[in-house]
Parts: sequence; structure tokens; C-alpha cells
Amino acid sequence: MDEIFGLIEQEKQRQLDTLELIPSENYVSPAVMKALGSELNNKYSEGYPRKRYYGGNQFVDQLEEMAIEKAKKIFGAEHVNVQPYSGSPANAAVFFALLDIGAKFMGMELSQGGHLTHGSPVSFSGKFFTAVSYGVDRETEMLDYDAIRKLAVKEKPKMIISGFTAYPRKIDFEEFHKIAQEVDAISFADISHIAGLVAGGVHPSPFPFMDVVSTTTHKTLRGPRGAMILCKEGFAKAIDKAVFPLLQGGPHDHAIAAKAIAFEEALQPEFKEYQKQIVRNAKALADALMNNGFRLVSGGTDNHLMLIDLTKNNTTGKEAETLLDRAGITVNKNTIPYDTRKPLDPSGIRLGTPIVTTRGMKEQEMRQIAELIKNVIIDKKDPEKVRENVNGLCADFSAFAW
Ligand code: DSN
Repeated sequence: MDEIFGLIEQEKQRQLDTLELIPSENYVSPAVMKALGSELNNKYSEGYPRKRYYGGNQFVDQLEEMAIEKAKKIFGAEHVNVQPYSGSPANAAVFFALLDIGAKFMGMELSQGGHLTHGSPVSFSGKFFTAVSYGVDRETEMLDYDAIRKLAVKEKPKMIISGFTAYPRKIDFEEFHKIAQEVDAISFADISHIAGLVAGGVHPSPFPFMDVVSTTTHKTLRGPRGAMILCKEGFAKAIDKAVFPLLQGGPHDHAIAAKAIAFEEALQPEFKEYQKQIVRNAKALADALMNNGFRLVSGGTDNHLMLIDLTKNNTTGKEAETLLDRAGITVNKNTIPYDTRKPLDPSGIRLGTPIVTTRGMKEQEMRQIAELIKNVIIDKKDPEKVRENVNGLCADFSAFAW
């Protein structure tokens, strides 16, 4: 056991000593951690509150109801299911609840910023359903709503997915919903990346427009690993049945309690300020990177993430990820729109500010981070030397300051 706890300790130290810039990650509060490590881990509760297949759920019922009510309050949703284990199972539940096998749907192409579950041929979404993919405009690298509308009119999908994993700009959910209505499709937004921004009022909400919304709870929302589905009342029964019993068994009650805590945190005024700072930090980091000679996809960011196109820097996403890792800066290699390289060694890297903002860093530190990235990628400085500066910067910040 010592060996296992030793490795956990080393990971904890790594998270403290390095700059974690992966935009889909976050560091949760001690309260969320406490719920995750609680006795709720020991319980079985198949079913829904007050309709369980196991005894002894009097406290679990209350916790799940609290999580649902808080999520409704944050997002203004009519119905919420907090049981999905994670984002992919949540999206699977939406598909199996609302579409017939083989039905046609539209989603963003994975290599342009979509998600595996939005139609990739290697996921259930591409295997059991008929995916039609849209992308971003080649020139602006942003969504072209007219092109998406034309494709929808031509293809007549039964569902249109919006919400992305590597799109640095705002999403017009109202427009997506209008397009879906025009072709009689269900509008579905996967807001996993931006749920915290929506909760904090710094990104337009998919509500009241979207028919169905899914989100993970561990990204900008800063809760436990997990997900939830929010929808209009008319879809509630089908969604609940798809989560349990179609796709899942017993809910993870410890994660549901941790979701309730994260939602309570998201209702506090400090959370709004945290989300504002995430966006301010992303803008500051993006501007500083561009001033330091990097090209950003779409020329900047409106949200928590950005994509660097390394084509002109004579390096690849894979090489940059490895070099930055050695310098204690964690990013992930990522395709850029219309990438000519392969996903395992693409032309870009993806960066985001949720964690460094959780740690209390502000615009000044973002400029330092941009300089450190330049030191590694453009100046070709020894990453081990740069790491000393990274460790020095991190030493001034705790894991969780907000
Ligand atoms: N893995 C997530 C991300 O990094 O964006 C999406 O599921």
C-alpha cells in the first residue's frame, strides 16, 4: 500500500510544482475532495430518489435531491439527472434516449474541436448512429452559422449537437436552436468545457433554448469527475430511463454528494469572480503568446482555452507537449482546424486557464507563463533550466486559492 500512497503523494506534489494548463482539468476544493472520500462510496442506490431498488437510502435520497435542485438553480433547467458517471456515458444516454439506432445527427468534426461522442467513427455515436459533421470556416477558424444551417437543411438530421472541446470562441446557442427548429431536429448542447463559465455568467447560456444539455462536472465547473444531463420536461422520462437502467447501474453516491457541494460553491459570488478571472487570464495569456510570436487559431480566445498553431515554429504538437512537460508546463497536443498532420502528432497544442486561476494566478503570471513557453518552444532553452523558473512561480501559489 505504501507504494500506492507514495505515487499519489508524488502526483499531488507534481500538481503543486507544475503549471497545469490542460483546459479540461481543474483542482477541486477540499470540501469536494472530502465528499468524494466519504462513506457514500460504500452505498448502492439503483433507481432514483424515493424509488430505489435498495434499502437504506434515506440520506442518499436527500443528497441526490439537493444536487438536482442546486443544478436547476444554477442553470435554470426544468429537469436534471445527476447520475451520469462521466461525459461520454451522459452523451450516450442522450443518444439512446432520443434517437432511433441509425438516425442521422449533426456534430462538430473531432479534428476541428468536436468530441469523440459527437460523431467520431470510433465511438458509439459514429458506430450506432449516422453522423454528419460540420467544421469551422477555413479563413476565420470560427463557426459559420449559415454553412451549418445549409448543411442541416440538406441533411435533415434528427439532432444537432453544439458545444466543443477545442473551440476558443463564444457559441451562439440560440442560433443553434433556431437551426434545429427549422429542420425539426432536437437541439443538444454539450457544455462540458464551458459549464463553469455559463454558471458564472461569462458565456451565454444554452438555456432556455436547448432541448437537452449535457456537461461533465469536473472542468470549469470545478466539481468531481462525473456528469449530468439537463433538459426540458418533455425529454425527462426518456433521459432518466436511458441513464438507468439502460446504460448504468448504481449511481456513484459519493460523486453525487460532491456534485452537490460543487454546485453550492458555484452559487457563491466568489465563483462568478473566479470565472471572470479565468476569462481575463485566458485573454492575457493569449495576447502575451501572440506578442511572443505564436499564432493562435482564430486569433485569440473568448473563453478559457486557446489553440497554438505551431506550424511556423518548426515543431509539432507532440514535440512541444514533451518539451513543455520537461519544463513542468502541462499542455496537450491537439489538432488545429484543417490540420494536415495526424491526431497523435498534430500541429497544435491546447492550453487553458482554469487551474492556474484556481491557484490564484492573475494576468501578470499569465505574461510570465507565455514567456516561459516561448523560452522552451521558440528560444529552444534547456527545458530543465526553464523548469526551475516554473517551480519558482508555482511555489508562490497554493493548490486551491479561490
Ligand atoms: N477529455 C476532454 C477534453 O480534454 O476536452 C473531453 O472529454
